[in-house]
Amino acid sequence: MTANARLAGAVLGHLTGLGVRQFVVCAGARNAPLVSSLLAAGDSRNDRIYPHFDERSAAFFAMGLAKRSSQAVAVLTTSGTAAAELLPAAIEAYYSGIPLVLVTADRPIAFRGSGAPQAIEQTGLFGPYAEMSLDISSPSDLVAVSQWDRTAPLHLNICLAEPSPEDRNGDWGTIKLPLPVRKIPEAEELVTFCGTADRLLVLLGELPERWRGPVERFLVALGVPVWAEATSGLRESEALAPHLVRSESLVATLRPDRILRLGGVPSLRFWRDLEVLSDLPVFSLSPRPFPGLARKTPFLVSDEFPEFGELTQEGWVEDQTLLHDTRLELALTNHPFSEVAILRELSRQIPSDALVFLGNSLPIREWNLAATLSVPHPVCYASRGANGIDGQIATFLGLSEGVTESWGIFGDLTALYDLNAPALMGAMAPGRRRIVILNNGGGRIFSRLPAMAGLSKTEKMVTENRHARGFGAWAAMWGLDYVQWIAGEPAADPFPAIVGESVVLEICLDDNLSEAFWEERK
Ligand SMILES: Cc1ncc(C[n+]2csc(CCOP(=O)(O)OP(=O)(O)O)c2C)c(N)n1
Repeated sequence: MTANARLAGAVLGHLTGLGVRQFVVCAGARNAPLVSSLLAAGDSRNDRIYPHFDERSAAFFAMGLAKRSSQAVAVLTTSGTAAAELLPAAIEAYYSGIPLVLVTADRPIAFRGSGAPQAIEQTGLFGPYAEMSLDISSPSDLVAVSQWDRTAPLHLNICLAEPSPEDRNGDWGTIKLPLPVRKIPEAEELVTFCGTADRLLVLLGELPERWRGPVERFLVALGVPVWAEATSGLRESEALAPHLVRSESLVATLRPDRILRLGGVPSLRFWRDLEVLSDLPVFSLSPRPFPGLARKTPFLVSDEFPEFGELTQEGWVEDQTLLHDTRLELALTNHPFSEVAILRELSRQIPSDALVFLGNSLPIREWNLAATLSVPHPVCYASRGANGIDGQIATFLGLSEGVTESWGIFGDLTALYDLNAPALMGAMAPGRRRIVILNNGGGRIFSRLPAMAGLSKTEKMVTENRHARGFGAWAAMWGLDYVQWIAGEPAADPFPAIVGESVVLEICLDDNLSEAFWEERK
């Protein structure tokens, strides 16, 4: 066996030991020994291999697979800029705590700094975004991978000699690796924080599935108002219903005196405002080690939601109607073809048991604001680690693998960013996938941001990258069914029926109608 084949076999054996069963493969000459050894194992193993040509998109897809399955998933690239393309997904995976394994092929260490073809500086390429970054020149360098605790990306940079045809048969089995130790924090500090509040308010960001039941029980007992984002999975919880604040604009008007944040960093405006509301104490409990605010606030990190015992508070909201936003309902009725009202309608059409992915940036905000409460969508995802609009369709596809029905909702620029992602579907298991594009002709989020008010027409054109493109030809290019819905007066067609396996639904929006909605909400 060649040295390359031996090294490739050892790498694959260790990946198996880490629980990797899904490989997203971006082939090149340099990583040929790894790719060939992986393929040579063929059907004798139960692995899934997804080939793709765009490393950036492949990494987002791998991240989606890993996020949904909570298992480590590897993306394999050749050397050079191919490796660098993994960075955006690594950043999102780092902030979201997703076990993504970045396997980059490299030339031998002696080539470093030489400027030889495809020999870039790959060691530490992902900086702080890889929890562990290892240069692997021989099988013994792999010993350290057992220390990886799977809470952020692992980077294995494999230094290979010039590939040869004999590199194909890197035999590999499973290298037994110990499971990492998980930490459970002391929760006393948090109990005191809650106990000394008169008007405690809870904000729920993204919750891992294993947290949802315990968090729901904890909050029902606590009895204080709760703002639950869609990715918490508890936005439509029946048990929590009496405590849920129904519009983010009401959160501040409740005048809480302490804020407890559970799970991921919340997306709502109020969270950002907390940065300057320095008199308002904030406490965070999250599986990821980020306070989410630049000002100093206490936080606990825990893989599991801790047991708090009996922690009850007097409900302090005197009038339950304060939790409901009648102005929102009125604005939705008055502006049925505004983007927000369309999103409400869309949420009614998506079956409760479907997986939902909410793209950045208006789709997730508008869903949190206005999605129906009568059809719950507990399986709801977004990429809020770094909030990028890149790789969103690929991430959605990764999440949708093995799921019967999935709906991803994206802005038009977000979709334009990821046009090659449907190529991944060729290697995926069947499933009903609906790619919904809310086409408002550009990055209209920028018209909604107070900080961007007063931009000139030219500034808006540039900032929002306004355009008049449609997605019909794109759907046809990938063999996807295409449904277009022009949502605007006076053509008040009903919401179209969506049938078929893989469908692109393009909803064409008139921004003047959306503008009128926001005017009324001011
Ligand atoms: C990779 C990346 N580039 C730029 C941004 C900044 N950004 C945030 S929202 C946005 C516009 C999104 O436009 P679109 O997808 O049409 O959605 P909408 O404006 O309707 O939310 C941009 C460019 C980002 N978040 N991520």
